[in-house]
Amino acid sequence: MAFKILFHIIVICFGILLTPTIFAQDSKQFIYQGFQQANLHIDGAATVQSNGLLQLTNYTKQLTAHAFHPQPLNFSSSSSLSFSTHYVFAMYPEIQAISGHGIVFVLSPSMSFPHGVPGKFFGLFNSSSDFMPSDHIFAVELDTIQDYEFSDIDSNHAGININSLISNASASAAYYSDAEKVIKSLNLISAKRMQVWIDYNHKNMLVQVTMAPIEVPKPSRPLLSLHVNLSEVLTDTMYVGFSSSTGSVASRHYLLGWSFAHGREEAQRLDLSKLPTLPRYGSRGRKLSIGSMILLIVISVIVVTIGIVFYVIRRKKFEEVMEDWEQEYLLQRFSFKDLYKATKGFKDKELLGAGGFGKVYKGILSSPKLEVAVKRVSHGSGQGMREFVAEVACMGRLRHRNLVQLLGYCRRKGELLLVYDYMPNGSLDKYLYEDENPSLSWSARFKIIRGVASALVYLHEEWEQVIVHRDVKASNILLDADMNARLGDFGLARLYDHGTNPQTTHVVGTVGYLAPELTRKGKATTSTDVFSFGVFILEVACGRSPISLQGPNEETYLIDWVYECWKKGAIVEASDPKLGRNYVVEELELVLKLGMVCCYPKPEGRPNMRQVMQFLNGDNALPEMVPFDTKAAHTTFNNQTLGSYPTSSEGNFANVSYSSESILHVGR
Ligand SMILES: *[C@@H]1O[C@H](CO)[C@@H](O)[C@H](O)[C@H]1NC(C)=O
Ligand SMILES: *[C@@H]1O[C@H](CO)[C@@H](O)[C@H](O)[C@H]1NC(C)=O
Ligand SMILES: *[C@@H]1O[C@H](CO)[C@@H](O)[C@H](O)[C@H]1NC(C)=O
Ligand SMILES: *[C@@H]1O[C@H](CO)[C@@H](O)[C@H](O)[C@H]1NC(C)=O
Ligand SMILES: *[C@H]1O[C@@H](CO)[C@H](O)[C@@H](O)[C@@H]1NC(C)=O
Repeated sequence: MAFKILFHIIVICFGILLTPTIFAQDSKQFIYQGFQQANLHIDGAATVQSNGLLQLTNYTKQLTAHAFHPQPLNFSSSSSLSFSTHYVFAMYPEIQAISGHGIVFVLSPSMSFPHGVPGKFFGLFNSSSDFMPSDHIFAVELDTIQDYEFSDIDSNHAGININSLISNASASAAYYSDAEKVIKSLNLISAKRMQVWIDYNHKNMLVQVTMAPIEVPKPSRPLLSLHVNLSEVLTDTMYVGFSSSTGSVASRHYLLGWSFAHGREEAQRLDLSKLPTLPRYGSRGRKLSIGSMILLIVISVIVVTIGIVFYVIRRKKFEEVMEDWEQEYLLQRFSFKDLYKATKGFKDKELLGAGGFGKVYKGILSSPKLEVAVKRVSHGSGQGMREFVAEVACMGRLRHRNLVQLLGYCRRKGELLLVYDYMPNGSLDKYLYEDENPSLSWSARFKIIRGVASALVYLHEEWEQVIVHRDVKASNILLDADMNARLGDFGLARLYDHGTNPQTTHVVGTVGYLAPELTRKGKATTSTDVFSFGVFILEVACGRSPISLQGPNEETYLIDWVYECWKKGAIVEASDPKLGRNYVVEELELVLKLGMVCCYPKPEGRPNMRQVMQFLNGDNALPEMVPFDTKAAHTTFNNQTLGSYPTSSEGNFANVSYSSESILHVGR
């Protein structure tokens, strides 16, 4: 029992193994689903590939190829003249639109064609053997070249040929769609699999050729029909097979499967699922001519060159300078590319302002999403860069609610980019002088003054090192969303120094805010900051710039103007007319007097920022003072005598001056 089952299994397995390539079981019919075991008689360019695909021709020009069923067929009795065949082919043209030459199904008394010429002769005939009834050749051609010599109808046709290349019947490749009841054309060189059926019924003396795409079953209507008495053509023994050729244009011609029946029976249907697969059709594997190869190389060289140039330009565009020592500083470094993107390529539209040190752009960083102000500062040689980065790093560590926060930096050749918090309300000077902005109320101004004072106390005294701002002025005071004052641009004066000859003493700051000793000695101290702060608070209270022009060549100093009012005993008259009477008299008076005191010509006579803060907070009363001659406070080099400021030697502010150098001076 078990043996019997085993036997059945073996038989079934054998059946499965053999079905893909069943070959001639008897002389009457055969079927090849792939050609591995077909044992065909092949010559010329024809090869059977490992997967069973029969490749007749390749992309070499002027090839011939033949593949024949090796056993002859017995056509001696009239009853066996009928035959039927079914095959699947594909044509892969070398150039997509044109191809050469075609595939021919052949019945011939011989299977060798030593005189067969390639090209239009399909490897079957030559110019003298054509039209010879002695050839005894029945053929069905699939022709992709139109030869006028042979009266071809077009370059995409099927034809029935008897002993000749001139077809007895031909038609453009097409099939009848039973589903749609229309004739649909086929493109032979579409690299798609197509089916052909050829049937000869000797009783009716009718040859029929039918075509269809691979997925369509045999159409009910043939493409070609020809009445012919083949007993005059066929000899007793005939070989059946295919002939193919390439001409001056090449094509790969493939056969995937073939079934043939001799006699009255119809050829067995091919099982399309068992056919070998075709290679991918495309440029791959296509042999290039030397010309096109050179062209391809030239094109690739050009493309690569353009690519490199583009890359270099891009590299250059986003190039940064980064040195090892920079990693010591715990300040965030931004990539120039990110800043470039954030500011939309530093477009003028994003420009927030342009100051002495460079232009400031608004930017939006993508991750984290953050509004920033990017300051582009150009500087000279790399000299002093290290010190400056140290200082920038130091600035990055400063934290005070009245300082504009430095977030990070980026360094490029000859350029430094500083990234700050974005201040939505811009700089204070715009509110003081530009009519389109709303005038600031007294309380807002007082809050700003105290905020700036607080920031300066922090820089001068509360930070681990003394930092001199050097450029306190209305345009360096920025306003955040809540209209809080934020002191900006601190320490930048040093960069200016680094960029210039270190031998020369360069006065940094803004005319009108410069303490007289600064212009003489060129040395910035906390006292010179106090002087600038004094001018600044007068500016805020009076709504006037430190030096204004009244008439041609006549400069009016703000200090003089306040001094005049003070001398008259009506210092509040110096206040900004835009305030009207909406101010707290005591506060206004305090600010104006404090401003004057801070502008005292001799540094020893000025308070320090902590004292200034105490006066502003009302923790200490500002001592009564008499006005002093303000001429000496002008930023000129004249030597005018100082007024009778009572406390200059013994008094209140005697030992307030910081002569110490700030961190920002180290390295000079
Ligand atoms: C094509 O076939 C011929 C003949 O077999 C051979 O000599 C030639 O090298 C082949 N060409 C290609 C491109 O495979
Ligand atoms: C061909 O078939 C005929 C009749 O069917 C037979 O008499 C003849 O011997 C066969 N010839 C060959 C070569 O097999
Ligand atoms: C053409 O083919 C025939 C045989 O088919 C041969 O005898 C003849 O020599 C060939 N002619 C040329 C020019 O090759
Ligand atoms: C076909 O041709 C053969 C041989 O010439 C001849 O014997 C036969 O009578 C022809 N048949 C018809 C129907 O004409
Ligand atoms: C095709 O058929 C053969 C046999 O019937 C004739 O001998 C040829 O003359 C004919 N050729 C054409 C072009 O019709």
